[in-house]
Amino acid sequence: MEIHIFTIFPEMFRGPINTSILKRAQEQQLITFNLIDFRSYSPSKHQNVDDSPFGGGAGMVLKPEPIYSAVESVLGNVQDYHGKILLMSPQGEPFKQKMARDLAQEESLAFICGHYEGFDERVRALADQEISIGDYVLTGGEIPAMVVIDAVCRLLPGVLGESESPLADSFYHGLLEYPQYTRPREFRGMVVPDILLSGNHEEIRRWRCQEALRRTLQRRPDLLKTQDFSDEERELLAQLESRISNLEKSGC
Ligand code: 9D3
Repeated sequence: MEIHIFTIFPEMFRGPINTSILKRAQEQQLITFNLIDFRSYSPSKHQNVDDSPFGGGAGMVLKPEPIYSAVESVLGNVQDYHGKILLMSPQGEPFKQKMARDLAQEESLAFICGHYEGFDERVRALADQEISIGDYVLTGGEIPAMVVIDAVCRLLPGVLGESESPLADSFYHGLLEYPQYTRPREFRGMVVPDILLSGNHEEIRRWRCQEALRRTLQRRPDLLKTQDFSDEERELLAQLESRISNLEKSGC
């Protein structure tokens, strides 16, 4: 996959893309990054990329010319571009794992990042999709772009090793992860559940499934609403729910 990033702060990306898994993926030529500073595409002498809003008011607005000219000089006519152009914006569609899976199918992605100011409305016409990473205010679209890039890249074939396989992701099942333990068996008085040491793999599998359901029910009940359950999951969830309602009846 090739990934183009349009930003006035290309240096913000160098750490994340040149570390760990993304670094390895570039070395294996699974991903290529192209950082473009759209400030250098500004038609003005001082290379300014923003201006005050028509109609008045505080703050500045990102001008359309530097962004269009950077995007068109790198991607060509956007109508003929074979990938997806993504505009990072607080007003975008909330980013979810499903979007990461869809974007991972593309050959090429282009991210447009603003920095603590809105885009001139006409910039939106350049983009195929507008993406937000959640309901909190950040200083720019660079970190959101990195979040999306990280989530997408780890899904590309070969990017993760066997032991890090994305097939094991809890969000594939739509549940939170079950509790995990490693050595030592006892640490500061806290012990590993006996079942994990029992060697009974069927019992361990059921325990993990139920613990994943328990965690999800406790911490993220919203995730259970949209879930397609297997018969076994339904049974384990019903057990949990009846135990919880019995506890409530007994005044716990
Ligand atoms: C002064 C600018 N604000 C006017 C009310 C709006 C504003 C625009 C741009 C506030 C913050 C930003 C910077 N944020 C992003 O570009 C951004 C973002 C975010 O802040 N939260 C979650 N997802 C995203 S994607 C891009």
